[in-house]
Amino acid sequence: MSASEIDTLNRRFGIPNHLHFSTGPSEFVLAEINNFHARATLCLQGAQVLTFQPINHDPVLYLSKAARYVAGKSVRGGIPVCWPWFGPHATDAQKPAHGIARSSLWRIIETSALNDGATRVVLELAPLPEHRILWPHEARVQLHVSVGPTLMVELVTQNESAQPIQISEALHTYFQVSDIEKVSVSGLDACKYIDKVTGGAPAIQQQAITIHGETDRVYMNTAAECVIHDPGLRRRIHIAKTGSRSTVVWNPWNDKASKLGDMGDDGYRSMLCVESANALDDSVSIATGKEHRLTTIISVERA
Ligand code: TA6
Repeated sequence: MSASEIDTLNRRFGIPNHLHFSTGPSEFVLAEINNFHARATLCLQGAQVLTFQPINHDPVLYLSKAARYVAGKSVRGGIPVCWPWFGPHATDAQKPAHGIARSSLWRIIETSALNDGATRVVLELAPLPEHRILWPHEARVQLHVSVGPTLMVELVTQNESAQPIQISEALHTYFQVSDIEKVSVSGLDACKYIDKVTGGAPAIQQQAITIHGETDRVYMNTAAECVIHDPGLRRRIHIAKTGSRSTVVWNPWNDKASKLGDMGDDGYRSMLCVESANALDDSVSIATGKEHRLTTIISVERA
């Protein structure tokens, strides 16, 4: 985007003491939010929240030090938007993993400074011909982001087709942790999960989740709030959600992380994904003319 286009964005959607647009690495267009409560950065590609840091707290989201900013590829960290499918495409392995949204350009629809001092940004996926080839349905998808002491991210799908549509989706949130082997996640005790590390075997979670190796689990049929307990950073991160029946917990561990190529040598030790999703059997059917909202609400407290 040219400097004059950035100027136009700032004229139309910039908000003094709240929101400013700029170009980041590889000319990625960034929305930089800096208000009374918190700082955050989003990039227009993928409508991806990259950073979130409430005042007087450490960064809440993980953003890889080896992240690559490549057009058409999501950045490693923050909150990639997986839509209109989660994971590999159900029938065509040639189609991009996690759908089309996270690698496509979104446009700003609305920005506002809220009465409580938070900053709100609404983005919409800009439709492209190749999207219809990959997913031949009429749907409008927006991301509503509110940055305050709490980060609220809402993925809104409107079915504009004449028939029901089926989607799976995730707000694929990467959290910053002090050390992956020193944290635990509560909230999913006794919940059934599909273990992708053991080839999709079902299991039941016993007590809090701890991570001591590659972990890739889809917890099913749960609306539970999760908490990441991080004694190393003396904090608890709360991940509440609405419109979501799945929670995905992922850490690639060292071998998988090194194969990703954008997580560095030990980046996996500082991250944990806890994703508010609708995946596998929890995929969502949206009637014609109706909408579905998947929301994740992230807050942090000192422990
Ligand atoms: O959410 C976990 C997961 O589905 C893992 O299986 C792994 O593929 C991860 O997403 C990251 O996927 P990506 O395509 O971003 O490398």
